[in-house]
Amino acid sequence: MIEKFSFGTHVETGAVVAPVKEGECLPYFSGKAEGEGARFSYPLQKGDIVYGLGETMRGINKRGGRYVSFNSDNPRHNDDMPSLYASHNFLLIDGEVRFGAFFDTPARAVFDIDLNGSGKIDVKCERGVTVYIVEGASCNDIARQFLSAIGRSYLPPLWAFGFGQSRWGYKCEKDVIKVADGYEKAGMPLDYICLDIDYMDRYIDFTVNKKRFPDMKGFVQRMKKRGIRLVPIVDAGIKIEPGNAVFDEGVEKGYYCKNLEGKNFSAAVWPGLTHFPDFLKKEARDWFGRQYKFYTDLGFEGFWNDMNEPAIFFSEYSKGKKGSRFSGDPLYKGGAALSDYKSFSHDVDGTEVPHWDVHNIFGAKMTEASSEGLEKLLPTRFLLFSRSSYIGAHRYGGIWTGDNNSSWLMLRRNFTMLPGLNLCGFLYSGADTGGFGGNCSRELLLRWLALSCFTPLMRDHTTIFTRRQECYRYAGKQDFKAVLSFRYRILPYLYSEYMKAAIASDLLFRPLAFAYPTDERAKAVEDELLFGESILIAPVMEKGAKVRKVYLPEDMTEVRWNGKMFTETPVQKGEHFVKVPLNEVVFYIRKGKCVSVSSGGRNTSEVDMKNVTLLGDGKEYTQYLDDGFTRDCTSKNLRVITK
Ligand code: MIG
Repeated sequence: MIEKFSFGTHVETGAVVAPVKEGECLPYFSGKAEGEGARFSYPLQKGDIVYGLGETMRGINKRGGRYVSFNSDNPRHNDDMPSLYASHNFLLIDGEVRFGAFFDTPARAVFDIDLNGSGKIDVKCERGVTVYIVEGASCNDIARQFLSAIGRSYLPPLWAFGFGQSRWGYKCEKDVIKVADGYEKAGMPLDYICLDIDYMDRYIDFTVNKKRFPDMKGFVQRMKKRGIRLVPIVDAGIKIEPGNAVFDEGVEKGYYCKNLEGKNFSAAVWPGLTHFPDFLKKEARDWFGRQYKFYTDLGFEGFWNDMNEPAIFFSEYSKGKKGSRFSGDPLYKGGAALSDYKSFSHDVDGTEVPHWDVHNIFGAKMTEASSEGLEKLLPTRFLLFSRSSYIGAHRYGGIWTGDNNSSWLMLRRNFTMLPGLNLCGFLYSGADTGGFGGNCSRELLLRWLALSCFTPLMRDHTTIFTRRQECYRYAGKQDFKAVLSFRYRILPYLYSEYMKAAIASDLLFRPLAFAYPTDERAKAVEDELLFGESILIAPVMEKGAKVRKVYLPEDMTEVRWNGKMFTETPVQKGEHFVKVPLNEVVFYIRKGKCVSVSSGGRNTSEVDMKNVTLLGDGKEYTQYLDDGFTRDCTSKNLRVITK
C-alpha cells in the first residue's frame, strides 16, 4: 500500500506515475513544515537496516552517514562526499518495523541516517515535499510496489548489454579505428565505442568536427559493419553563437533559462559561454529532443548525456570570483558555483521558478527530452544514459555514476550502489570500469571487469589525463580476454533477468537479506549481492587478494569461468574461502535454479541467444527472447527452457 502526504508545495517532479491516494496523517516519521521546507524524524531500532538512496557513497546499509541530495559535478569521490550527480530520495527501512519512504522534492534535501549514533533518521527538505510511504509484507514487496508506482524502467537494445570502450581523448577517426583494431587483434569482444566531446566542432552539441571525422555517416556505417556502434556525448549547454540554427531557434522561441534580469542566462561550460535549455518547459524539451535528428541522420543509435546537473565552470555572475572552476581551483568547491544555481530561473507552465528550487530534476528532464525525441526519431530501442538523474528519469534512460577514480574503494562503491540504484528504478546503470580519474593497474582493471560483467552498463572509461585504459594495452592480454568473454557467455541470463525485472517492476540486484530475511548473518553482508533470480555474486574487491571469504545462506553451485569453460561444483551453505585467480570469474547459483549461458561471441550480434546451455542444479529457466530491438517488450517473449 502506498499513501502520500504533502508538506508545502513544489514543482511536480514526474517521479510517481501511478495514482496514489492522499493519506491523512504521516505514519512512522514525525514531521512538520518549517520555513519554506519541512523536517522529518524517525527513531531507528538497533538492528534496523536502511537501504536505498541510489547514487550515494558508503555501503549498502546507509546507516552512519549523511547524504545530501543536491546534484553536483565533483570528481573527488570518496566516502565523505555527501552529493554525487543524482538525487534518489527513496529509503527502505528494514527491521521489526518495515516500510519505504520517498521524499519527492526537486530541491535540496539532507538525509542524516544515524550519523552520530543518535539512532535517528533526520530528513531536512529545503522546500516543499511530498512524502510517499510504502508498506508491504517484505522488502521485495515494498520494492515492487514502489517500482510499479514510478513506472517501468527504460529498456535498452540488446547491443547495449555488450562491452563498451570509452576515453576522453579519442579525437579523430583514426583514434577510434585504433581502439577497434586493438580489441579485434587481441581477440577481445567489443560492442561500442563512445565519442567524447572531441568529436564535436568546438564542443558544440549537434555538430561534428569535419576535419577529424570527414565522413561521420560513412564512418558510423563502416564501424557498424565491424559490429561496433559509436555513441556520441551530448552536453546540456548550447553555445552562444548567433547564426547557429539550433542556438537561434532557442533564442527566438524563448527556450532558455533566464538570468536575474530576465534575459537568457549565460554560463561557461566546454564550448565557452552557453545558454541552458529550460528542460522544465515542455516545448523546450520537445525542441531539444528534435535536435537528436542530427545524430540519428548520421546513423547513431546510442547517446550519453553529460554535464546536466548542470555543471557550470563559471557564470556571467560568478566569473573570476573565488571558487568558480576556472579561477584558481580547477575543481570548484561550491562557492561561486553554488551561487550560480541561485542566478537563473525556469518557466514552469507560465510561472517563473528559481533554479534552486528545482535543481535536482534538471538532468532528469534533459534525459526525458532526449528520450522522447529519440522515441520519435527511431523505430527501435536506443541506448541512452545520463550523468545526472532523479527518480523518474529511470523510465527514459540509464545512468552512469560519474567521475569516479581508479581505486579499490570506487570498485566497492560501484558494487554497493547497485541495489540502491535498483530500488530507485535505475536498472540500466554502471560505473566507469577501471575508474575515470587516476591510473588503473592491471589487477584493479581485471577485478573491476569481473564485477562489471554483471552490470547492465559495462563500459571502460577514463580521462584524457590518465594512462590508456583499453584492455588490450595491458600485459597478459589473455587474462583480459578471459574475463571479457564471460560477459558474452552470461548475456542470455543478464538480458533475460533485466527484461524480466523491468517488465515485472522488480529488482535486478538485491541485498542477501531480501531473499533470506530470517538469516541474521545474511543481513550484515555488504560484499555479496543477488543478481536476478538465480545468481549470487561475490566479486573480489580487495587489492592483492587471491582468496575471498564468501558466505552462502544456502547450498549452492559454484560456477567458475576460466576463459574456456565453466566448471560447476556443489558447495554447502556457510562460510568458504574461495580462490579467485585474476583471469577467472566465479559466481554461485542458488539451489534449484538455473542460469542460461551462450557459446559466446565477439559482439552481441554474434551471440546465439536461442541455443543456450543451462548451468545449475535446477530443471528449467525462463528466458526472455526477442530481436533485441523491438519496443514490444512483454511477457509474451518469455519461454521456458528445460535441461
Ligand atoms: O568536465 O566530456 O563525466 O565522463 O569524459 C568533464 C569529458 C566533462 C565529464 C564526464 C566524463 C567525460 C568528461 N566530462
